[in-house]
Amino acid sequence: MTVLAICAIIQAMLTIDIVTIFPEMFDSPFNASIIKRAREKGLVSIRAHNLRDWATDKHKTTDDTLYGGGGGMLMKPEPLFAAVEAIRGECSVPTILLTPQGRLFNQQVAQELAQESRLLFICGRYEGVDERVRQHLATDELSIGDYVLSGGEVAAMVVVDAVVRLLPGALGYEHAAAEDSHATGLLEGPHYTRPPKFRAWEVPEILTSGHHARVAAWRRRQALMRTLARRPDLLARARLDAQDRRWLAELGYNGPFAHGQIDSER
Ligand code: JCQ
Repeated sequence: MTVLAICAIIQAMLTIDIVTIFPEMFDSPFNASIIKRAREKGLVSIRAHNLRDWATDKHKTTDDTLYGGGGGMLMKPEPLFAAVEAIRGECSVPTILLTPQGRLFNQQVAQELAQESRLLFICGRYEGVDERVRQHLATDELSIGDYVLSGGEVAAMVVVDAVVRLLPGALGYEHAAAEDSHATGLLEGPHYTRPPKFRAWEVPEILTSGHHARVAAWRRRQALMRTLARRPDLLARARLDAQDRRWLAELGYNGPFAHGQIDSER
């Protein structure tokens, strides 16, 4: 048996639980494409739970008015604590509240979450959740960006998608995740497919030349140029070798650079 086949067998499943008042929102996005295939392969199990199942009154109330006035509604603590504690059981499970006030989600956070065996997401609605949920139930608060959504559900979908595609075996092309923008620390340069000429626009000659080393150098240079033009902030943290730095210097960028090992893997 190959090493790859053995790793595939011992690969533990990631279990994701989501607490929401709209579990049906997750049906379509988690039953298509990469996530669907990862579930079918047994790489991940995803369950969206209806918070109302843990509401105790006859109207299944999950929200209430703000103390101190001012209007607006907040998620009540009791159903959220009951739901999360029931789903956790005796296990300690990273419990993530999606909120504009959380730490900013990025590829590095996705890689960290992909190492866990379980994740639990709390999706808030209305003006948010009672402060006791943040302080005594959530173990982490994540934001997917500086804007306000109508609830945490779409943010949870973003995080789950970014995490699941990192699980070994989730992508058809195994190296794809490692070569992504943000995994390399640089934006990707331009990509082309057939035809070689579409309308007036030709594919750069280097790509059809068959010179693999020159193609690799061209791609790297394009990635550096695009990153410098669009996201120069990323260059300060990217892993760059001496050649990269020479190219960037030609383009007028002379730092700052991340220190540490000069990358010899490339
Ligand atoms: C997540 N970026 C924006 C909205 C309050 C828990 O409290 C609240 C949650 C939300 C939903 O999440 C977002 C969000 N990342 O809006 C208001």
